[in-house]
Amino acid sequence: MAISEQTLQTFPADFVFGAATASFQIEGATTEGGRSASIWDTFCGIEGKVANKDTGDPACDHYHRWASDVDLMAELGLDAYRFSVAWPRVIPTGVGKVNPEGIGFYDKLVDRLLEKGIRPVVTLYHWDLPQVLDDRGGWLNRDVAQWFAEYSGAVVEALGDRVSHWTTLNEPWCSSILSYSLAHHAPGHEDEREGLIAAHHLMLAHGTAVPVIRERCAARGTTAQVSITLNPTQVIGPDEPSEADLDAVRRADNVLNGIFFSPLFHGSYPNTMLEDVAHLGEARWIHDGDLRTISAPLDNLGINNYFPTRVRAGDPESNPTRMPGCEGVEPVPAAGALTDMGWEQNPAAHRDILLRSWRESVLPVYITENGSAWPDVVSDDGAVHDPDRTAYLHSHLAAVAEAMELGADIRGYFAWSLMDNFEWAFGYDKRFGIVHVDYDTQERTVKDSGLEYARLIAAHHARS
Ligand code: IFM
Repeated sequence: MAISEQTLQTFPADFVFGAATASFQIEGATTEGGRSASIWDTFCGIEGKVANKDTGDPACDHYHRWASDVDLMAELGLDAYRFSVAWPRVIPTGVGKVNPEGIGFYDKLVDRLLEKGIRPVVTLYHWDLPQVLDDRGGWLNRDVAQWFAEYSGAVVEALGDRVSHWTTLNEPWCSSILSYSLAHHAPGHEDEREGLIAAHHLMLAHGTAVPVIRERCAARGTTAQVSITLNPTQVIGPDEPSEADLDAVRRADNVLNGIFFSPLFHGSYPNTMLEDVAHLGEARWIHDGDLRTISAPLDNLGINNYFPTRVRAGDPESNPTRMPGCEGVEPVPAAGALTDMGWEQNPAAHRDILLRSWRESVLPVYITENGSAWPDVVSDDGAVHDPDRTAYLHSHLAAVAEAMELGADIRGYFAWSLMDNFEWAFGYDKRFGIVHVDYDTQERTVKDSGLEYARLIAAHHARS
């Protein structure tokens, strides 16, 4: 259903419409400019981990095409561009000396964005940990908090005179539970307890970096807007739930959402979650004072949301989800017409998780990612007709408007993604872009959904 003119009026004049990408997914050039290997370069080399044995090369060759890619963003009328910095480009040794060529790449990018009137929104970590740091334990080594803070300081030192919007981590759930408990992402471990340790160290790294970002920005004459991007998901149980179903919803919600909302915004872990994971051993990785560090005040919250999660009660002795503390939780198949990822399209759940995120954090919320994958092709007429993505965009923007009408303080929306890119374990098979990328020629074609997004943005600007 198309978003109505009246609904569009819900977005205030200063509402930010942007698009997002991430370094490993678009840059390519994985061995150029002094970049060292990341855990994803290693993971791509492990048989069976990434579809078609795809790698981070050439991706969208953005490392060489950044200037024309920014021109494309300007043509779309984007207010802001969310991108991530590759730690192995900036500090190839993980800690220590900054690589001038690596940081220089982002320096040029920021200048070009500002020239075009596009606000840079920088994510410091979107999953490409330097392999040299994984060799030292990666997110399982408590020292990673310091390593991350130092790296963050170096990036902010270089760009903080022009960039004020900083995000520490993208989706720490994926860098912890999905990567260390479920083995779907790099470094591909399969250990319930490790997922919890990694999650805690990610939070600690975030909280340690927050004051560093503020100080370095202040030293460069800007006031930092610091945030973190989470990927909470609305957990949906059966319509008429039993006690056991409610318990399954609670357990899943704890490990999907509460695990980050609570330490960040309430200074504690959900009590029931600690009980649910007690059989994994004492949580010795949580030290006195950690939760104070983790709950450092933020300026806004980034939310990436695509789909809800359905569960019901199962055998209390088994844990088919393999997520820590989810004994007795049975996954339920997604409902309705699914996207090419097999993900449910549920704008009401999007609205509800936005409301919850705002209530938990009491912070202005930015939707830092939302979008859908479809098997797009360039048609004979040279266009990419993607009505499903346009419908998803409309229905989810309408859900954002509803959340705002219900009181949520939402300040912006970033489409995922600016262009088709490396979709992690799915390689180049899944296309999320509002711009199509031909990986043989690197030709970009704005899809119909991209043209529609540009039209909506232009209409919004004309009204404002
Ligand atoms: O491509 C990813 C992105 O890197 C993080 N959020 C979800 C997207 C789609 O899976």
